[in-house]
Amino acid sequence: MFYLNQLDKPFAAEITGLDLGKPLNDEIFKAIYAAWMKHPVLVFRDQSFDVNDHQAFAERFGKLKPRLRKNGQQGATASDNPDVMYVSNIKENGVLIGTSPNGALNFHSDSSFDEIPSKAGLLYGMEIPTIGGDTLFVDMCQVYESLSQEMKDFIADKWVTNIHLPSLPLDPTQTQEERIRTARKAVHPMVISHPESGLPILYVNRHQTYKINGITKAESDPILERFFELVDSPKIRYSHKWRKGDLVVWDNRRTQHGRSDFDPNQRRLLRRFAVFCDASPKPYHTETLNSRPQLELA
Ligand SMILES: O=C(O)CCC(=O)C(=O)O
Ligand SMILES: [Fe+2]
Repeated sequence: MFYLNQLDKPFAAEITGLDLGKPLNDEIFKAIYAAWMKHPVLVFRDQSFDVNDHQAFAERFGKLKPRLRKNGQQGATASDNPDVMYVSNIKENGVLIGTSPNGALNFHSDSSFDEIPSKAGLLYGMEIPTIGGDTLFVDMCQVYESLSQEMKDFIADKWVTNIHLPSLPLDPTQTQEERIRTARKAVHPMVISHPESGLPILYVNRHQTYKINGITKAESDPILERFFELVDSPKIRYSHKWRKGDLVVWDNRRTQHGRSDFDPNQRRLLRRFAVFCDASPKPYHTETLNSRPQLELA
């Protein structure tokens, strides 16, 4: 059927011997999905599929989530297909053809600033710099389990406000207050339950979590920093060193990802589809279920 090889972290695995450009029967897809539940980062090697094959495979995981940026915006993907997105530093006619063009990226879970974030990300390597630009993954179930009982108790009933500040050159005519006011935002539990496995997941990230609700931003910042430092620890990450033709599929509920720095003079091009979650992330501690609070910015 295919070969599965666990990578240097058990939550990541590599699949070989499978051509995703060919029709995939339900039995094989079921086996892939079951493998993905065990290893929430799956790397499919040596794929040479086009955008339609890529999209068709993404649709097996659920309904596609359209890209954020509209045509004409800086970093938007110039395509009539609203679902495809490029991650790239390449410019055509002086305009970036994709998003997240430069340097390192902080750990995040895609679209955690939306009420219904994405369930899966499917990123395909097309042009790869010779050094750096690795995508870094962390298992947030593992991070949750590593917390002291005291920390687990503290976050059990907490919610956070997440906001989207893009990893693009910011509009210099806007103040930071305006950027925050107009950004996309959502409130989510600090500990969510994986919709399929029921496992607890620490759901805060350095890139998008603005504050813990119910306390001041000044009180929240140092507490969040403690969690972010755990996620940043190089020991727990799987660093994906891209090869052209890799497709990486991550469970965006259970994992976070970031990126290491790379030479801005080298071209980097990846194509991505994202798949919607079925619903808003649910708290792991269900006693807080009926009390989804308001956004908080101060
Ligand atoms: O450029 C990368 O390696 C990751 C980009 C990213 O965060 C994404 O595609 O969601
Ligand atoms: Fe991302």
